[in-house]
Amino acid sequence: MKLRAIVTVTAALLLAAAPDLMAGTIEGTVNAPDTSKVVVFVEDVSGSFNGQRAKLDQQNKVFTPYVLPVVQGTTVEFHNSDNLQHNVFGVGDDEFDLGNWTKGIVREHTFNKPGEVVILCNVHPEMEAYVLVLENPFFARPNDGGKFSIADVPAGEYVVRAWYKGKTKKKKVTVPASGTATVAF
Ligand SMILES: [Cu+2]
Repeated sequence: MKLRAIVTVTAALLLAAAPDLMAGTIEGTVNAPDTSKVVVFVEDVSGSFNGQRAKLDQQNKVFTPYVLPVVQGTTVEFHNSDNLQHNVFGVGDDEFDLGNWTKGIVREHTFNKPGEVVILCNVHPEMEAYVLVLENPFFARPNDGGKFSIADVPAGEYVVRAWYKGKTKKKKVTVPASGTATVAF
């Protein structure tokens, strides 16, 4: 009886774990003038995902990186690495103003609403960046050659989007239970 109970419990654990094992990789390429300004992300992946911490810097009057993809709930630290005052405010799907500050001080904002937020500095009108607030961590930045890879995506059919400077292109992708789906933007 005891052995049978162990076998039953083991089988139940294996069944519970099975959906997680059915996951594939989305690989592909993006053709854009500047692939450092591209984010590829997967829409509507079931599950609950926690935000992390992330960093957006201001160096030589440029926001770095230009586009920061985060999972909703992420707290972004805004740094100032310049010997002058910067300001940070956000417009779009989340609006806030962190005020002005000098080198070495860090201010932060938690992004709870999915969407796109333009990050601006009212001291330097030419400064611009984006925070993409996504619903899941299945996103990637392409490398210099435009190649990207998103691993461990649960098997299923998805819309995958490539974001570039405020615009997106979308493709449908079927992720297999194991192996790779490919997509080209
Ligand atoms: Cu500035």
